[in-house]
Amino acid sequence: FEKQGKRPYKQRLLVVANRLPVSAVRRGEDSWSLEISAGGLVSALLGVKEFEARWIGWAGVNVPDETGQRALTKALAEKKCIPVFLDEELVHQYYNGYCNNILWPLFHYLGLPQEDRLATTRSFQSQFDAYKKANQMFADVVNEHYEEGDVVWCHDYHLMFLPQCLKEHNSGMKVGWFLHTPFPSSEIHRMLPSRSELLKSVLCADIVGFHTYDYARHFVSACTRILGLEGTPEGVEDQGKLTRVAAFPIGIDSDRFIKALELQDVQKNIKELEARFAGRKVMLGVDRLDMIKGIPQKILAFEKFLEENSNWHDQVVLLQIAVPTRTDVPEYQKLTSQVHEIVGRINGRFGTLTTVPIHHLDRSLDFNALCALYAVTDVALVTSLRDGMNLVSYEFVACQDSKKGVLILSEFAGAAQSLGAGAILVNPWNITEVASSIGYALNMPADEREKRHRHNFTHVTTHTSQEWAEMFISELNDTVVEAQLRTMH
Ligand code: ADQ
Repeated sequence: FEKQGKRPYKQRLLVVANRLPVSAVRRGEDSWSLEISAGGLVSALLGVKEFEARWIGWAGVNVPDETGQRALTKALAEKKCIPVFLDEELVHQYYNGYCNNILWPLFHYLGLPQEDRLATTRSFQSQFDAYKKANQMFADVVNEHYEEGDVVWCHDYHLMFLPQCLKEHNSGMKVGWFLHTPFPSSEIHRMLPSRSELLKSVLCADIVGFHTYDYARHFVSACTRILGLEGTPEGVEDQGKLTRVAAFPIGIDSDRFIKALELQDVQKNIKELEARFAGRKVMLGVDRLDMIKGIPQKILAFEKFLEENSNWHDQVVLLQIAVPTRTDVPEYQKLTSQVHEIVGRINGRFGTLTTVPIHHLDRSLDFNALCALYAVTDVALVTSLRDGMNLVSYEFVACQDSKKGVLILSEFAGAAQSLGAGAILVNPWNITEVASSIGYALNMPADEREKRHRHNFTHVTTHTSQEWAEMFISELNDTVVEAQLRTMH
């Protein structure tokens, strides 16, 4: 396909992800209001004009009655979205349980739950059963809407069982699966009681994609060590059948950020922020409030920097914007309290009657406000303990073409592999190293900042989300054609 240039028709793309890209709010028995929730994946796929995309996923609300389900399905159809209805108990076991309590921490090297082992083992099995059941429900909706020639693109750790469910029903379906988190070392994946079942299911896809080459390599070694299969430079082979495994690093819609900076509203906001923090260097952290983002470690490193550099006390401010997520999970509630406690202590210690060194906000910012903040920042701090890629680092770079600020970036974020040459890479666990990197970044001469920024800006503006999606789908199409040719010979 690629070699012949553009297709004469638009190929249909079924994007299957746990959540639909819209939030639904019920207004009456049969009326709903919908709002597009723009995230990395949404903007990546909105920009892909070559395909006619439909979304399949959970709408994030419990809709027990048929009237409500019918009305929501109709409203979503206008946004090219198709809902999967999951009941509350299933969401609890599948989403809160297996996805967020087991796979998420394990894939980020935080281990398996440590509570009472017997209870964990018992609940582990029921959560895994719920996971499989939910994945089958996603598959049923895909099967219902699938038309021959469609491409089915499954996303993330929530849907590792989906490729198998789909291929069992229709072995000719073109199925790709992409993981947005890291895939851990096979030594970590081995701990998972359902390790083999998940690997075997993912291998049913025609192509399996990761953000980095390292994650792809970890996946292939898990398949060779745990399943005894053969790893090849193209992927994993099982009795003559090849599953292609490759790295497809995601990007952002950089133009959207660059253009936003010209908006009047954003310019006004930039001026206000500059006036508000005049005479001080601005450091910024933007994260979902999650264990993997290393927020306490980041703030402790900033405290150490202040401790060791009294000359900076009234000349620097850290703005930490943390969107709360998974607020019903006790570990996340504990993390929120821990962050508040540390911020309070540091502000008490280094603040004055008129200024505090840390402004911590527990909320999300709208797109324009976020762009303005990125633009006025001197040093961005991305100190994830592990992160599949980390789009905040890309967004910051896209908004920095006039200021040329410095990015301090965790070596455990996938982005370290693409922005490593321009950023200051740190081990987020080493608070002393992060503190001294803060000092280095704040004092960095303009020519070094320019050189580092240029490297990152070029990368961010040439490796966009649109390109990421097009590469994945085109490789999926090619892989299927090559497999057909192999079976013909
Ligand atoms: P996330 O863990 O959500 O994504 P990230 O890639 O940084 O992490 O994306 C977060 C998105 O949310 C960014 O677009 C950012 O602007 C936005 N955001 C974060 N905090 C915000 C705030 N306070 N206000 C407004 N917006 C905020 C997962 C993986 C990542 C991977 C992506 C995409 O964990 O590693 O990069 O998917 O594959």
